[in-house]
Amino acid sequence: EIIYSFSEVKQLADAIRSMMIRGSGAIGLCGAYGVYLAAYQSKGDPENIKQAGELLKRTRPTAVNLMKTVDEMVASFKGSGEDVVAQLEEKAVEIIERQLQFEYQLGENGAELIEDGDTIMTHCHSGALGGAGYGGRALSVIRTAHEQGKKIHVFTCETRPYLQGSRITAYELKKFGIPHTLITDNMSGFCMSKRMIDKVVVGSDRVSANGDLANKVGTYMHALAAKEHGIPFFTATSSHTIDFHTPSGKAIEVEMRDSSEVTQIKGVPIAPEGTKALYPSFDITPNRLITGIITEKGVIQAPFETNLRKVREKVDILQ
Ligand code: RUB
Repeated sequence: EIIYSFSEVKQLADAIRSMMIRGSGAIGLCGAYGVYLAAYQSKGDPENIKQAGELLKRTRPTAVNLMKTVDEMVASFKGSGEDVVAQLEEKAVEIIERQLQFEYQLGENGAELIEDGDTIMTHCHSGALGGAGYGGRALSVIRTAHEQGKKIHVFTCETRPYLQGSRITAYELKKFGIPHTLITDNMSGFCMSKRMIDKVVVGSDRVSANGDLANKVGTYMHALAAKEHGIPFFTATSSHTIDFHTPSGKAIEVEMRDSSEVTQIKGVPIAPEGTKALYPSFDITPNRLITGIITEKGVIQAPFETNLRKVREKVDILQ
C-alpha cells in the first residue's frame, strides 16, 4: 500500500487532478483535509482557507462529495487564527468518521441483497471499508456479504484506460480473500448472456434527485446489458453522494479528460500518431435501468424521485 503525504494544498489538488488519489469518497475526504491543511499552513487565515477550497473544488467536476465536503468545511469555521485550525481539524475528523460509519451501514444494508452463491459484477473501483484509501461503497457491500459467510464470486471489469478494476479492485479482493475473475470492460454482455452474473453492484460519483447515476464510463453500457438480461443492477452509495440540487443526470457535468490518456499507456503510444480520441471519464445511467440505490438509510427503489426525497428529509444537515 502506498502512503502519500502532502505539505501544500496545491500538491494535494494536483494529486486529485492527476488521479493519484481517486474515487468519489476518497477525494471527498481529501477535500476536507485539504481545507484543514490550508488552515494549518496559513495559521487560520480565512481568505486563504476559502481560496484553497475553491482550488480543490476545481480539480474534478463530477464527484459531488468533493464539493460538499469542501463547502461543509469552509462554512463550519468562525473567526480567524489558531482557533480556526483547531475547529477545522475537529470538523475533518467528524467528516471522516461519518463517512466510515455510512460505509459500514450501507455495506450491511447492501449485503442483505446478496445471496449465498451469487456472482456479482462490479466496475472500476468503489473501494472497501478499510481497504486501500477511504471511500468505497460497492466493495463495502461485497466485503460485508463475504464476511457474513456467503460464498460469493466477483467479476471485476478492468476499466480502461486507468485500469482501476484490475489494479485496485482485484488487489483489494485478493487482500480480503474474496474469489474473483478479471474481465475487460467489453465482456459484460457475453458474461450476462451466459448467466455468469447474478447481480451488478457499482459505486457512484453522483446520484441526481431523480435517481440518475453518474459513475465511471462504461457503467451505462453494463446497466443496459443487465436490463436486457433481467439482472438486478444496484449502485452502492451514501446519502452524501445524492445531489438534490441536480434534478436529473442531464445536469451533471461529465469530466472530459485528456485524449492522450486513451492513445497512450504510460506514455507509450498505442494508436497511430495523430489519432483523435475521446475520454469522458464518467457516463450517466438513467434511473429506469437501476434496481436499487443502496445507502446507509436503506435500499431505495423506484419511484426514485419520491423515495429519495424521503431520504433527504432525514439527512438535511448534509445538503
Ligand atoms: C471512480 C469511480 C467510482 C466512484 C465510486 O472514478 O467511478 O466508481 O468514484 O467510488 P475515478 P467510491 O477513478 O475516475 O475517480 O465508492 O470509492 O467513492
